[in-house]
Amino acid sequence: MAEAQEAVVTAVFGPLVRVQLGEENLVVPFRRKLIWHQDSEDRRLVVGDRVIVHRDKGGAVVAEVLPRKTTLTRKSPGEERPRVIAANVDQAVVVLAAKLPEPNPRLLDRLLVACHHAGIRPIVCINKVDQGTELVEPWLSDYQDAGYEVYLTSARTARGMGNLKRALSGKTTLFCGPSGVGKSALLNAIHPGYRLQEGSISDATGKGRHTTTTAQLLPLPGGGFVVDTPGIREFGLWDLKPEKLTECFPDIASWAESCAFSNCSHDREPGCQVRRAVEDGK
Ligand SMILES: Nc1nc2c(ncn2[C@@H]2O[C@H](COP(=O)(O)OP(=O)(O)OP(=O)(O)O)[C@@H](O)[C@H]2O)c(=O)[nH]1
Ligand SMILES: [Mg+2]
Ligand SMILES: [Zn+2]
Repeated sequence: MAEAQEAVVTAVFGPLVRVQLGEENLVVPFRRKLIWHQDSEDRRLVVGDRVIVHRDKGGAVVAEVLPRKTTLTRKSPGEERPRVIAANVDQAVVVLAAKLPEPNPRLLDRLLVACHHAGIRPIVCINKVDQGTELVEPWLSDYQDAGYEVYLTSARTARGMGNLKRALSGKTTLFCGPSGVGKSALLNAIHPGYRLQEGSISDATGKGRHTTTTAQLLPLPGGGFVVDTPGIREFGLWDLKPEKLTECFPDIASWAESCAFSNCSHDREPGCQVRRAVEDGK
């Protein structure tokens, strides 16, 4: 008789997945005909998936996938369909470096929109503040004013690490952002036992070297999980209706509530409070 046990996927390596089952870590195959308990846009197992593992004397195999509470999805240029990065994540720390690689607030916006769209709480982290914060100062307070939680950290000097660590406790938190910003370094600073590989920044391009190559879910001492992810090169949004977009910018959304038309596109409609706020310099 096979025994069925619930487990969480912590890494995916082609035909095999690593799962945490109670205190145990197992690397197991999955059935070709997995039972999905929910319709999914992308039927590939990802880190964070809750699964049912069937176990008997012959070994263990993933047989079923439980419904996903959240999915964070991206579409790469050249890929036809969006791809789920991780499942069942509560919040995401979007990491940029203060100076190198050069921080790009438009990329930050796209990642924040993706989080809002997915129902995942976004947190902003500017790492490597030991290298100076001149580049982010002109725009960072806009994000704080819009209501985002913003952490200034240095994995090197440990500045800000206590606050960031507290924000993770008991939650499943995905770390994302470009290569070389220090996602793995931050996680190593939070828990040295992770021993995640850290890369360097290329002198020629000022960019990271894509050191982390697969997403990994890691248990946090004291409860919760973190997900280390590979650096993103580009981040495309898709399937986002224009009227939904307003909701993904909390600062704009608060003005939009008072627009004369509930379906206002904030373009030419009379009584638009978003345009008015812009005109008033707010
Ligand atoms: N000065 C400084 N350097 C840092 C800091 N955090 C990380 N680094 C360095 O930045 C480089 C890249 O760090 P990683 O942790 O590999 O970056 P990553 O975001 O995980 O990159 P990918 O895995 O490629 O996506 C390494 O050389 C780190 O030592 C920091 O706070 N200050
Ligand atoms: Mg990394
Ligand atoms: Zn409007």
